[in-house]
Amino acid sequence: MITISKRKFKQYFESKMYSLYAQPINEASNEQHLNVLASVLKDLIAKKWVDTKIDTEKEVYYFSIEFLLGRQLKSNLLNLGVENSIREGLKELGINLDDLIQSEVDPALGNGGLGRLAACFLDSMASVGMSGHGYGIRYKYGLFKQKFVNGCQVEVPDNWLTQGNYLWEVVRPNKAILVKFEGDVYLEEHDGNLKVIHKNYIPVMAMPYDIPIIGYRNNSVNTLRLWKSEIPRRDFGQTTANAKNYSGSYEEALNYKYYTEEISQVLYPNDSNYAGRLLRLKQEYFFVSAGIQDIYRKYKKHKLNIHELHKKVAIHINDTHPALCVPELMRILLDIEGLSWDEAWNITINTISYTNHTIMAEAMEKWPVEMMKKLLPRIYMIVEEINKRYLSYLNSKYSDQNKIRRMSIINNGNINMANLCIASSYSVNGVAKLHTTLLEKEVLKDFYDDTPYKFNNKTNGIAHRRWLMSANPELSGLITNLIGEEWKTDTFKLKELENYKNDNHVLDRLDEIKYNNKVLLSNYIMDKYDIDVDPNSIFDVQVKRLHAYKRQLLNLINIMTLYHKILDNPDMDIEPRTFIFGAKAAPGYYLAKCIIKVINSVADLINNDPRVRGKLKVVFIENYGVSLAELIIPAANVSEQISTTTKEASGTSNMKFMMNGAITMATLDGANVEIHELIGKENMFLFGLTAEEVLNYNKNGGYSSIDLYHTDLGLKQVVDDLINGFIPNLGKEGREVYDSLITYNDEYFVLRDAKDYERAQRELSELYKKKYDWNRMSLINIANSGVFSSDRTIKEYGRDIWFRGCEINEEFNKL
Ligand code: GL9
Repeated sequence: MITISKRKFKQYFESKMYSLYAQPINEASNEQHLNVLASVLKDLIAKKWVDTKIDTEKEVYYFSIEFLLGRQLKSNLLNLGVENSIREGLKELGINLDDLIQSEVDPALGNGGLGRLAACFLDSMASVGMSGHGYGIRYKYGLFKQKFVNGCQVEVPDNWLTQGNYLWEVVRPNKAILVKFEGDVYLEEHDGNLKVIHKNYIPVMAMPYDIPIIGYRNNSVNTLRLWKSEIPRRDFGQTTANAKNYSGSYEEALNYKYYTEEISQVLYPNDSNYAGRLLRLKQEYFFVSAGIQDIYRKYKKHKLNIHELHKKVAIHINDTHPALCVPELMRILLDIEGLSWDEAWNITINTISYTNHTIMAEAMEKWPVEMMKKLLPRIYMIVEEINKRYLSYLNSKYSDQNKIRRMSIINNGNINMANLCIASSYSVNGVAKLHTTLLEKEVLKDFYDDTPYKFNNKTNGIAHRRWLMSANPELSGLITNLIGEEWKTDTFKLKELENYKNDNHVLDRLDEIKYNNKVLLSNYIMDKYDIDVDPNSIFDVQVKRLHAYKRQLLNLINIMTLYHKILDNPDMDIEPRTFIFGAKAAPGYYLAKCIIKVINSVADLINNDPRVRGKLKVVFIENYGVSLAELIIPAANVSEQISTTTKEASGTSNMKFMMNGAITMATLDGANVEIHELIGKENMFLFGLTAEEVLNYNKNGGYSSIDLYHTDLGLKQVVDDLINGFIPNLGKEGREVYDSLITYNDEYFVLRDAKDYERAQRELSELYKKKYDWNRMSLINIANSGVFSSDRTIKEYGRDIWFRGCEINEEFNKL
C-alpha cells in the first residue's frame, strides 16, 4: 500500500508538469494533466514493480492473444488506495479527477469474454499476491469502433495510440527479442554433435511494452508485457548472422519494413471464430516466441537449473492461440540447451497448461501443414515429431483407427491445435461446470478417456473491484455499511447480506441505488441518441458480442410479440420496459450484421409509435465495450443470458449483472447453471431446452422450425414481419434473418424456445410489480455472487494447476 499526502502530491504533480511539459498547470490540456498524473503514479510504484521473482517463487506466465483491459486510472487509484488524497489534491489545483478518468482511452485489445477474462485474471493474480504476468500483442489498432449508419453497423478503425504511446506503458528497448520466420533448416555436424541450423530466415524484432498490474492494497505489481513487431534496429544486439540477405534495394527495404510491422498492426475482430490466415499464424508465433525466449532469458540470468524449469515456471495458454508455446519451448530446450528429446518433452509437458473456451466447431484452430512448414520450418519439424510419437503411443494402446485419427495432431493436411495442446500439457480445463462436462463427455471424450487426470474445471470469474467497487460505488457503499469492509478482499462475505433480506429499509435503499444508476444511463442515452427512456421502466439488458448462438434474435422476437399484443389490446396492463442492446458483430459475419439492422429498424418503429409510448422502448447502444459496460451493468434490472443451451461455454457478463443486483433471465447454459445452483429457480427466471434435449436434437438433425411456424400463429406473424414490409426501412436483412429461421431450419432453436421465453418474461413482469419481492431477489443475487470473483478462480488455478507440483510422466514419452 502506498501513502501520499495531499500536499506532497501537489508538489509532485507540479514539478512533473514542469519536467514533462515545461509549463504551468493552468495552461496544460486535459490530456497533459492525465499524462502527468499517470507519470506520478508510475513513479510511486516504480520500486515495487520489480522485474521478476523467479529465483524465490514459481512464476506464472499467462499467454493470451487478447487482453481487454479497460481504462486503468480509476482502478489503479482504487487498488493503490490513494484516490481520496489525489482527488482532493487535484481539486485544489483546479482539476477534476472524474474528467481525467473519463478522458482516458479504453484499450480495446480484445474481442469479448476471452480477452476480458484475461484482464480480470491479471487483476486477481496481482491482488491475491501471486507472481503472475501476461504476455500478449501491442496491436496498433484494437477492436474496431462501431457506428450505426441507417441502422447498419459500420466499422471505424480504433486508432487508440493517437499520442504515440499509451499512458501506462513503459517501453524496454534493451529487452527486445529476435523472432525468426521462414528460411531453411538443416542439421550440421559440429565437433561430433549434430546441430540445428536455421538459415535465410526473416528476422523480426519484438519490442516489449510493459504495463504495470497493481494489486489491491498489497504491494504487488505484476507486468503485462505486450510485444510490438518492428524491423530490427541498427543497434539491436542479437545476432542476425544467418538472416536472409536483403540486396539493399529501396523497394526491398520497404517490403521488409512492411512485413515486420504488419504483424502487430491489427487485432482480428473475430469472436469464437477461426481466422485461418497467414497473418494470424504470424501473430501467434510472434508473441509466443518472444514470450518464451523472454522467460528463458530471465531464467538463465538467474542461473537457475534448466532441468528444473517446470518447478519454477508455469506457462498457461489461453485457448489454442498461444499453442505454439509447446514447440517453441521444445525448440529452446533441444536446439539451444541441447537436452535430449525425452527430457525436453518431460519439462515441456510439466510446464504448460491449457484452457479451452468454446466447443463451437468454427472456433477450433487448424493450421494447414504447408502454411506452417513454410512460415515456421523448425517449429513444424517439432510438431511433426510430437505427432509421430503421439501416434505410436495411441497405436500401442488402441486399435480403433477412427479414434486414433480423431486424436491425431496432424490429420488431413492440417494441424489440430486443440489436440496439440491436450497431448502436450499437464492440465486441460473448461470454464464452467457444464462446459467441462461437455468437453469430457462429448467434444474431447477420446482424450478424457485416455488421460482423465489432465481434465478439470475452473469456472470463470470477474474482477469484483472493477465490476462492483469501481463501477457501482453507491452499492459498494451500502454493502460496506451493512457488513463492513471485509468483502472487498473476501467476496464470500457478501453472503452476510442475506441477513437483510427482510429489512425493507435496506430493500428501499437497494431500489434507490438501482434507480440512480438507471438515471445515469438514461442521461447517456438522451445525450447520445436523443431518446427519452424512463428510469422507472424495467431496464432489460442484453450486452455481449452479436452471435447467432447468443440469440439476440430471440430477445427481439419477444419484443415484437409484446408490441403486437399492446397494439391488439391497448388497455393491457403491462410493466413499462426498456430493452437495451449492446453488441458488435464481426465485420465478415453477415447474418449477425443483418440482426443488428433488424433490431435497429424495430427500435425505430417502436420508439416512434405513439400507441406504445410509455410502455415500450428499444435502445441499441453503439460501440459496446468495457467502459460502456461499467455504465450499463449497474443500471440493469434484468440480465439476458439466453444462449442456446450447450453453446455458451461460460459467459461472464452473467456474473457481472448478478453482482450488481440484476435478475437473470436464462437458459441453463454455461455458468448460468451455477448461478441456478446457488440461488435456486425462485431467484431467477429459467426457460428453454435442456442441454440433453439440444444434444438429442442435434444428433437427429434438429427439429422442424417450419412445422412450428405453421402451428403457432403468433410466432408466424412476427416472423412474417421480417419480410412483409411491416418493419419500415428493412430490406434484404429481414429476408436473411427470416431464412436463418425458416429456410435453414433455425439451427439455434430460436423459435423452439420462443414460447417458453415469453412465458418466463411474463412471470418476470408480474414479479416486478411487487417491489419488495423483486428487491429481495436482487439482494439474494448480490449476496450469492461472491463465488464469481476472479480471485476465487485464480486461487483455484494456483492450487489445482500452477502450484500443484505435478509430475506428469507421459507414457508416450518412453516409447
Ligand atoms: C469465450 C466463450 O464464448 C464465453 O462463454 C466465455 O465466457 C469466455 C471466457 O472463458 O470465452 N470463448 C471465446 O472464444 N470467446 C468467449 O467469449 N470469444 C472471444 O472473446 C474471442
